[in-house]
Amino acid sequence: MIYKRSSELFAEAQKVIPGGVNSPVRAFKAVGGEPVFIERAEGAYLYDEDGNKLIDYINSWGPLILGHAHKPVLDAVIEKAKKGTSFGTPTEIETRIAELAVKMVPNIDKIRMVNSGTEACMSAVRLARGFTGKEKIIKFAGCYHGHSDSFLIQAGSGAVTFGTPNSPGVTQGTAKDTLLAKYNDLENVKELVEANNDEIACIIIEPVAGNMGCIPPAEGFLEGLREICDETGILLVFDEVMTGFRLAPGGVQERAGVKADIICFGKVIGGGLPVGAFAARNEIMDYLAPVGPVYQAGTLSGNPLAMAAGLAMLTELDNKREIFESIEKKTEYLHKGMDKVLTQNNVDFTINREGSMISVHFGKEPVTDFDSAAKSANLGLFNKFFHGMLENGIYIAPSAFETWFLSDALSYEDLDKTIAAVDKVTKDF
Ligand code: HOZ
Repeated sequence: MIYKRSSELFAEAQKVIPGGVNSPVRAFKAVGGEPVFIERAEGAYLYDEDGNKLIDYINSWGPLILGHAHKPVLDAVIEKAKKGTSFGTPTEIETRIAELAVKMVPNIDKIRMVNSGTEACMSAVRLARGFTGKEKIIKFAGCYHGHSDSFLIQAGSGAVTFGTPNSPGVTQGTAKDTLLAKYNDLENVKELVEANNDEIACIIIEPVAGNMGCIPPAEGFLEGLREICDETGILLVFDEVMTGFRLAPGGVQERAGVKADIICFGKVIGGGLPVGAFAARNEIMDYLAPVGPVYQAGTLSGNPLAMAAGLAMLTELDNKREIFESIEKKTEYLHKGMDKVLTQNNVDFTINREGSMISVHFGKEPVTDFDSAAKSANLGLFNKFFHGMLENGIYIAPSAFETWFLSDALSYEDLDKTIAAVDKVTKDF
């Protein structure tokens, strides 16, 4: 493939944007080479600036469940834009999308819109602290909840990709209030809770982790966290930025049958536009300003264009629930196909999957937490795999610590092409 135009654009970008990108993983530093600049996208495909067509397994890091430039979403945004782009006042559509979210997601009475998953998680933790009057939080190594200070302690994803799991700029004071637990290890959580008796506001978790590859929760793990929280008055916060409205209409809460106290959303709820949200039962949400004392605000929160995209997306997911089954079947097909060719090619691998999220790890051992994800990351092999796939027209995330997200726009022919590419690329591994 030719990437001449992408290369020129990257050179220009680096002069005026740090590293040439507005989010680090996009720079391809983890996999080497230069990023591909995308010109447009439609359905299951990205079209780059050099005219290459790529089958997309990132889908804007999760939200584009129905594929790129999905017509009902586009039409809704275009119609809305004709009426103005931002007012900083209440609008009817904010209530309509909130009503739909409250209907689809178990266990929430109210929802507050923000602009990103980072903002949602940051605000959820402030609310948890305000509500409980406690300061410490427990997060899990390898879980990424956006880039606000409290969370940049052993964050997965981009942070670990660049070898800076604890970012400079985060003060000691902030770091000391973030307690770090091991994913899928209930005993470890219990020890932390006991050692910090009565000081913990919340446990925040990606209930299916997606930022150290895809790591599903072990049986009983989420239930165990719920029990700990019930016994201690700690709030359980599910970061469903990647999983909400993707793994089931009601996200992991519905899929696993475990209720959280506060749920964070992002990406999907905006249909691919910049939206995040957090939601809970009345008692908790009424702690927020202007009703309660916990402050949180934003001019672009509930922006009409973003709400129009989100409402169109959620409406379609709500009305056509067969989409969830369809996309999961496609992911299972891909899983089985990759499993077969990787086995035939004698590659050491582990594939993790939950619903329409999947990741390939180049090691034999099970990947169940951050340590095992790091051990099996095999960066040399992953980089070879990544570039081989790209050369064959398949765009996966440029980091061994990210998850692949499927869209329902993918055809079985696309999946077969992907499996054939995996076969070709790993033949000489
Ligand atoms: N590490 C982020 C997703 N888990 C990357 C987001 C982006 O670059 O857009």
